[in-house]
Amino acid sequence: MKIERVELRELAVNLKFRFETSFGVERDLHKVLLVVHSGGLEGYGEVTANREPGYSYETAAVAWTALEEYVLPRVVGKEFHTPAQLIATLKAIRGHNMAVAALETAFWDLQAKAAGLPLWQLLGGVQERIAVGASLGIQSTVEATVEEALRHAGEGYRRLKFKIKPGWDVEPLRAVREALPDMALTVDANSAYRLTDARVFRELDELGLDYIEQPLAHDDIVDHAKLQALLLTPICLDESVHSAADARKGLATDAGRVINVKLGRVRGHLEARRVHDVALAFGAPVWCGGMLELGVGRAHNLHMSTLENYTLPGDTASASRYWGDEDIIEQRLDAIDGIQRLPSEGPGLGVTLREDLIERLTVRRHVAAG
Ligand code: OSB
Ligand code: MG
Repeated sequence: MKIERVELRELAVNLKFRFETSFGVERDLHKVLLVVHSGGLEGYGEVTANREPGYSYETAAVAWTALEEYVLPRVVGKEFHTPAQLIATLKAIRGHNMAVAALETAFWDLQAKAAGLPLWQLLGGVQERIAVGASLGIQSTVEATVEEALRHAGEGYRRLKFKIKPGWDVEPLRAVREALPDMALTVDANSAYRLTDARVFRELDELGLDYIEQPLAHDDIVDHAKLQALLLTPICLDESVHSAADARKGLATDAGRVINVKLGRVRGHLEARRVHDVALAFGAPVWCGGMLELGVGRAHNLHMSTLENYTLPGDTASASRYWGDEDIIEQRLDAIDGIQRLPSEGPGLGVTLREDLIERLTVRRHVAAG
């Protein structure tokens, strides 16, 4: 398929809730939508980066520059037969996985449309009902945390994840565990701790959490392995895994026993599937992470989550929770009783864009044509 034209749009969107993590507060986000045109078909991708570089050096603005300056000039006007061929062409670009993933995932959508198949079938998916959890930001009080937990449990989410930071960890989680004795609970530290904080994790270890997500530095698997050896609760790696090779190193050294897969962080569907396969070979479950996606990114996440080793609920919560009725696709990606269904408006990703709304949200546009 020849990549004839690629359109980028930077969208200014309003998250419906205050989302505080150990690295800061996310509120007014900028997201980049990517549309690939080929032979009368359109493929959709989303840059999952957020506005500030707290989680990753990749932000919406950095990804925009990477796409405009480095990625798109290498592919526009050229013919690609497979995602592997597309990825190979971009080999000289180190990092910028979220920028590359926006293009790579859009190319998969295009290929699935050309084949007349839903994307999940092209990816090799086996499950059409996707269990989802909710990721809850840091609240100002323990009472507010318990209230949030009860509300989301009442909405049917299959797992609740709590953001923690030094000084905000054991106390709120104990209170939630008391209020919800049987609920699947997890925590996510986004790299805010050091090995010398092991005491905190030994206390959390007594609360029966499903896993502890990325407690230590983003580039450190040595100390994660030391921490894992002290705990019964599995460690889940997020920030540390950018490739199947990273997944292998993390699992082989027992630095973690669960992997959070994010399409943007690992460069797209092809590498995400390799991460999935490595984890399966190690007997480690995976789940689909979230980056506060709009409808296009969320739909890609759901298609990815159909693979067999996605056995833990993902961060692919209801779109309306994030965007109210201001999502960029016509389809409502809302969970019912904690289960998301795949969008199926035609082949590929199965979504249609809300052109008028997208036009209103656009703050910057770029077209690369061959
Ligand atoms: O660490 O999983 C994370 C959001 C932005 C950046 C990093 C993370 C998150 C989330 C939110 O936890 C997941 C979601 O609901 O989309
Ligand atoms: Mg995380």
